[in-house]
Amino acid sequence: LSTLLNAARSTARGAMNSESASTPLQAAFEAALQRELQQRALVGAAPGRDELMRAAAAASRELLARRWAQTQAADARRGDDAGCRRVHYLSMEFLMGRALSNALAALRLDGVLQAQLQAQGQDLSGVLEREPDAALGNGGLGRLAACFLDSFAELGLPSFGYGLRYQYGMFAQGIQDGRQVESPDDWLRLGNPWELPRPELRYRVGFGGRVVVDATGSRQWVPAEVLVAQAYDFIVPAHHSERVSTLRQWHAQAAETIDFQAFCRGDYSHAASRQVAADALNWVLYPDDSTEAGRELRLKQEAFLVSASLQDLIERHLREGRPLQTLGTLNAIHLNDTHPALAPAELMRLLLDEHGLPWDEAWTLTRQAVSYTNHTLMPEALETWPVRMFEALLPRHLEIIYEINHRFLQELRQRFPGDDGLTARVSLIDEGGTNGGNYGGERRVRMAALSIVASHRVNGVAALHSDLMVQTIFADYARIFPDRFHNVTNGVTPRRWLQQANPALSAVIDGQIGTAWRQDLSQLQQLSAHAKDAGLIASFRTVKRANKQRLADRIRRELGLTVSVDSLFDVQIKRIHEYKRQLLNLLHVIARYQAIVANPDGVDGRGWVPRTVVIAGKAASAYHMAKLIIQLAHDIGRVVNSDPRVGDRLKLVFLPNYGVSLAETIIPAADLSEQISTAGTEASGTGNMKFALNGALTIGTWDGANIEMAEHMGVDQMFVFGLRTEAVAGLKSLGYDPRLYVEQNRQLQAVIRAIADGDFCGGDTARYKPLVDKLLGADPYLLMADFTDYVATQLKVDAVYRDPQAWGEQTVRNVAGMGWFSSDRTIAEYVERVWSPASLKA
Ligand code: T68
Repeated sequence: LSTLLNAARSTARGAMNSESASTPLQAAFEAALQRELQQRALVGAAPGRDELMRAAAAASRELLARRWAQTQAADARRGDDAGCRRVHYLSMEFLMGRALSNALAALRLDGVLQAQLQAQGQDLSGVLEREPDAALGNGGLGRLAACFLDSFAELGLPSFGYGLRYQYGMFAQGIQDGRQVESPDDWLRLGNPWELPRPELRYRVGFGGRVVVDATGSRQWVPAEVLVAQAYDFIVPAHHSERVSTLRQWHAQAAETIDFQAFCRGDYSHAASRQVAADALNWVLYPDDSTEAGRELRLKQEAFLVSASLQDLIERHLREGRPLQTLGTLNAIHLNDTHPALAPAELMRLLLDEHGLPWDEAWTLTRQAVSYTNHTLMPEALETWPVRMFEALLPRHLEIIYEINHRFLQELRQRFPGDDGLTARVSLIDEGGTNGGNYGGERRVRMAALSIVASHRVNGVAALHSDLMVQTIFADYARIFPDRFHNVTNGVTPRRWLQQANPALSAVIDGQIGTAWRQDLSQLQQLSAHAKDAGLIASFRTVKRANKQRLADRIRRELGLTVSVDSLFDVQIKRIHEYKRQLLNLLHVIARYQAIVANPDGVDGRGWVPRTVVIAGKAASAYHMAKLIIQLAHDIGRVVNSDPRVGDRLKLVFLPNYGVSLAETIIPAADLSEQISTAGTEASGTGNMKFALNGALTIGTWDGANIEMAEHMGVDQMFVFGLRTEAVAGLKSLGYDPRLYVEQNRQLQAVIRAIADGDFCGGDTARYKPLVDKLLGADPYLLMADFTDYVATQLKVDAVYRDPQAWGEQTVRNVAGMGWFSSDRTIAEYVERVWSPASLKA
């Protein structure tokens, strides 16, 4: 592991000095700007910020394209014994955010552009803000993929990310009367200056039709519909070398865009129907991170991604002059959750039907290549598809899945004779349709089962999650394949989440320990020796205050609400989900509000530590409870924020349209990070890491990567509360009754009563009835059980915040403890444990 990291760092040192000349960007920028103005018939006019942004992007892309060509040439030449396979990271989501400031930083050209823009009477930050976010993901899973691309480049790993080029990304969230309203995210409206269309990279992808058997007995799929996948490349630069990684996104076109016969008959709608079908595939990212929408279109999107990517991989492998027999040892195919789980079936199909390999050989290559990461333990989020849908859309894949299953179950019957329960539970086919209980008995394909059986490695994303994975949802498979399951704890890229998001804190850290942390985040550990240094603490404070001021300004601009930078900024930003417990946060806000009104001078007469609670996040459009939580936040905010008895002591802010760029503004301004999921439900979390890296303290449960963060920084550096996993399980098995907790806590009674009585919505007692009923009835996420400890722990937070030296010391220790949570470390571990040739021998 350390060898890999060090090798990357030493090539980096040699390479970086070459890019000192600023002229290439200047020239490229000038030319791009002229093109931009010409295209828009604006010649002679002063360019606006949009034109400047696009010209800067186009110029950077040109420079990166040279690095791309060099990287590809070097990777093609690499010897078969290079020790590390080319990684193909298949993901339905890449949540990239903006790219310009990252590209400029990687090219070391931000200063040059700044000067150039000043000459045009513009400033860099104003131009950067014009770039729309590439929001092609729902949440953590998609953002993790984006951080990984950054680390692939930084570590110099031969790699491709493969995804889809959605026309519409994650929906834009508006708020009307306190309610979420979704609107399409038309991010390609003005084109995309970053993408490189690759017209020479086109692959045919079929759907439907039937399987025919020829005279020799070999099977061939004759699809009813054929689409063409066209590649668009997005280049991801390293920051300390000239290596790049590639995100290759597929765009669907009809093989024949127009049915000319139909056109000639005047039947225009029929004539265009193929193109319409192709456009549907490119249309929109499924905006649901909780349950599978169960839509045929989603399955088609998944199959399309997988087929195009694997054809591209095989083509490259053969073009580089390597035999098919080395496909599995020289290439890794990684499944980012089960969404690309058709990959093993499609690879088998390509190897068997298109390349004529026998089954056993094809299966060996497939198992060598494929590995899979699970991101959730929630049974309802485990993907399954009706067999019926496979029959209609992917008949040959279904045959192959049946054959994989047949061989798998046969082996099992030999190993575990008589254990029919086992074979039924682990079968790739759910025969009874009992999965979740609401599919009406339909037979379904279990995508996680396929992913596990066809992989040589399966991993979870934090230590607890990986442990629970083998103890719960995948326990049977772990018994069958004891060496297959591993853990690789998530990480985040320090380039985006510290260097770019928080330049002021980065400068303070540079001043204390030098600049090497950008490549080697473990250097942050050196800060702990200075944790009591009053000068350093003061610098941390000054930076935090300036970042809070920036956020306060934005809150005033967007919401017309004034918040005090002297208040503690208490932040929870993430998808809105019951298990993430934004509602618990709101219950605390209400409790605090009631306490302030009852005791304006504080319970002990020492006054209140002023708080600004900030929440942001999107709810899946069909997730009623999550939407109700957003509405409740708005209702509470309206009442609390306008109550003259409260003043600065408490504010509740919901910032709309959460996304990567908004996170980059909010995280550096946070004092307190809310990571309060029910223990055992948050697989890892990555926001938790970004906050701590930026000097926010965490209030959190013993869940996901919170645990490992606590272990790295020292558990007393975090505000830990709530029931742990075993206690949660114990309570549930005994028959959890939330009412018992309410009966014991008068503060909690008052909070629930206020919601039920409609105190925050003009007495409308119906509005939150479903929410209150669920809390008092089932409370599956144990808010009632954790409330008391949560509120008490919030008071501990206040006590430390009152003491600036103690708070400051703790923030330094938090940052110092985050060195391990770089995605560079995560990727180095994947290379070692999952993608290395050695992992095949184990
Ligand atoms: C997240 N998962 C985990 N899923 O919730 C989080 N799901 O704990 C973890 O840190 C992160 O993955 C990275 O490992 C998701 O974000 C989805 O977005 C998703 C999307 C479609 C379908 C199901």
